[in-house]
Amino acid sequence: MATIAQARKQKDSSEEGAAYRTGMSVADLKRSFEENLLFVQGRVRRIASRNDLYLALAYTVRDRMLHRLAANLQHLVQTQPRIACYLSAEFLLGPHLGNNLLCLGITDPVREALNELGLSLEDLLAQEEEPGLGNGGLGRLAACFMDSLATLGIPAIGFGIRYEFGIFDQRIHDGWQVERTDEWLHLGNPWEIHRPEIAHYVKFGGYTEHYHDEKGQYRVRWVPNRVVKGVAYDTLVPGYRVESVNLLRLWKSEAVESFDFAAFNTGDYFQAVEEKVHSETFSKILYPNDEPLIGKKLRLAQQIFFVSCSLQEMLRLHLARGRKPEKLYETFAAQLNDTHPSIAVAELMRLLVDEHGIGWDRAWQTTQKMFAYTNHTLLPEALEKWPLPVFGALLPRHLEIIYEINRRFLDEVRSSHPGDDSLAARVSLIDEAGAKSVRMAHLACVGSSAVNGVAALHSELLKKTVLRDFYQLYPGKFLNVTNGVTPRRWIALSNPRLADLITSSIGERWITRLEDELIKLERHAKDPAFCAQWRAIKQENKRNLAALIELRTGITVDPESLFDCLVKRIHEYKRQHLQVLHIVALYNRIKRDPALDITPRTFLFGGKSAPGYAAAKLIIKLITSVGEVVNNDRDVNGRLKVVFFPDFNVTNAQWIYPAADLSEQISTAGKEASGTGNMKFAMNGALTIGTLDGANIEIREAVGSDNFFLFGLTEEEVAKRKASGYDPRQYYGSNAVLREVLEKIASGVFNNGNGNLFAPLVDSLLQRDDYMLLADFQSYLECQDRVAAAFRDARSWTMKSILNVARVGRFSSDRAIREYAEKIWKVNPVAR
Ligand code: 26W
Repeated sequence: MATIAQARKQKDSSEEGAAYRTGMSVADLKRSFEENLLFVQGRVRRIASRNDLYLALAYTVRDRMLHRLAANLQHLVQTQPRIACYLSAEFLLGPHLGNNLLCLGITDPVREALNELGLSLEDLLAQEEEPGLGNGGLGRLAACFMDSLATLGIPAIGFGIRYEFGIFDQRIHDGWQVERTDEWLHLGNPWEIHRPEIAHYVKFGGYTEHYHDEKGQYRVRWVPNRVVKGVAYDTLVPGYRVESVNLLRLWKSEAVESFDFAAFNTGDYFQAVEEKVHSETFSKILYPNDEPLIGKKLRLAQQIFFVSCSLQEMLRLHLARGRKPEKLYETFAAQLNDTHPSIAVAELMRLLVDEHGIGWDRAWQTTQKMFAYTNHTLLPEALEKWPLPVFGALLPRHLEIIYEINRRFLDEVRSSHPGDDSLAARVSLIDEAGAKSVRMAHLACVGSSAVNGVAALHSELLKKTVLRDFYQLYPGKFLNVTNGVTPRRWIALSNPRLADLITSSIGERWITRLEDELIKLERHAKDPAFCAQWRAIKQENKRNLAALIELRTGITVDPESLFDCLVKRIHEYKRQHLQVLHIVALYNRIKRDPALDITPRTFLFGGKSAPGYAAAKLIIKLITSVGEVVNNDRDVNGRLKVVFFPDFNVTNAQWIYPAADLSEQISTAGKEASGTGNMKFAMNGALTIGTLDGANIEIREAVGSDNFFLFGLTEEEVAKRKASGYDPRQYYGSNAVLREVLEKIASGVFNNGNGNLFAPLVDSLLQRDDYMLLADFQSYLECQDRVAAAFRDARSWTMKSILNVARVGRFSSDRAIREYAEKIWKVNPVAR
């Protein structure tokens, strides 16, 4: 029997022996890779596929995060800090491998190890399917926030849904968007850990029973007609060059009983699996809409599904600390990422009152202390309202609870604002007008201790418009936290050459202290050698993107031309079609005078349209149709190229932002809550042409008005024009250039003579023009001419580009997360 000493020696030697499993040296990495290929993938090199090799590498990297996770969890159990929870229906993570290598600081040794094995890191990086568990801004912001939480060492858990199918893959066929199912899991996902023992049950439908329990206490029992199991899948979120690793816990829905043997015995095979099939639908697919509301029952079911699993899990972890359920807010601060998880307010009340027997008032205090709500849009059509019949049928108990919350809330309102019945009706959680519905934004406001917008203008407009009455009732709840983006993925990973130049000029602290450090670049803006390096890097990024454009679209673009980029979800308020009006105006100029000396430009568009959003899909067709003509026009002779880059996602975005000269942020003032692409472009040295909307305003303040191309009506001017009756025809009548542009589009020139196709678009501009394109057209055109002139002066353009990067440090998501942590969550980094 080995003695303790021998056993310890053996353990140390095995630990000593196993150290290579988390070693960071080329030798350790090589050994781990080969072992994972054999012992995890069960493959020898000779027959290993590229996916086998990719998975072996992924496990090798994952091993070097797992032991950190274990240490973190242990530390959390010992120190019991308050934990931030980010509840979001979307997490647009992007590919893991490159980012994890960067955060662990092992990109070079891994590249070396693979080289020695005759393999290319780039080759394996390209093998990864990106997890597209989000639509756009809101989902990507959640991912950037998770990166910053880990890098700042703040204990946090992201809670969401493990969609089997994420955002669709976009193909362009004959100029039209075509959606393809996103089978991101079909080759396996090495970055998640299946936690079958971490599971919770979620009820749906049925009815409630009201009774008094043995202690005579009034209780409610919910008798559901369906119960589904939610099972956890954990994805590790590493911090940058720190020990901390946080968790992203995503829920998959499964049947409680995945096979009905009794049905099978009676030969009813479909019945036998019906339960399984139905139960899995709750986490089957991401709704591909970002803004227009869908009001589909399954969407509400998805929301209660992940919210209920997450709150039950929070209670489990909290009670494991030996705490009382009503003290849940001592362990967790929960952020509601828009209204999509706002059912959480009613669900926590149900869990505390019905399941834990806590008194209503006590439970309500706990709930309000737990939650904070972030609003990401002012568009009325995006504010979630659930018709009572749908809501009541699916969530009968929650509706009762919401009625009770509302009764008490309106009593409060009436007593604080006696006689102001219209106020009560306006703020009620139930919209009594027409088809009665539950106003989820109102539930979120009443049930939260803080409400924030995502940029200064947006937060002001929230207080002046959609949430004006709540601001009047609870002014202290309202604050602004301007969005941010992670400099790890959006500079260091996607633009390594620029990152190296910055590090060689100001040191490497900038990557985690962007706000304090990046500004040091200013002093290099006038240094010709530095400027030359800066330009060379942009040129190389542009050449790489030009090659990718050729590969994906067959269109050849000139890397010396001005790369003018507009990439974001397609939406009328984002005004991709305003850029098209500009392009057609330029085209008309050339057709009028082919010898015209214009600044060669490559117009790069990218973005998905919600499948059911016809106007947005027509805008894509307009872009590709105009491109077809302009790109092949002899008079233009390649001086203008129009490209629609298909399948805009995180992977492709990482190629586009570093290669851009001009960032298009041209939404109607007052419509874009913040924007985050604007920040990514500026951080990669692109100059912005934009309106005073969302975070554009703060970017312009940061970089200086000389380094920003401003145009268009302000939010106030837009509101005034609308209020005084805006007639787009006026602009059509008084602006010949605009008239010629719209007539050309309506003529069918861009569509083989068939003018009807774009008629709906031209008509909507002439009749309503809801987003005031015609009003901003002239100002935009003149601004674009200023851009064209400025680009010709390479030296001053480069200086402006450097100053842009130097001055946008505040748009790091680290700064935003520090604000959430200090102003809302009251959580602190945990020292290791
Ligand atoms: C109900 C369907 C639906 C789905 C998603 C409605 C609304 C949404 C999101 C709120 C839309 C969204 O992504 N909003 C964007 O959020 C970003 C992060 O805060 C902002 O930067 C963008 O301005 C905002 O449009």
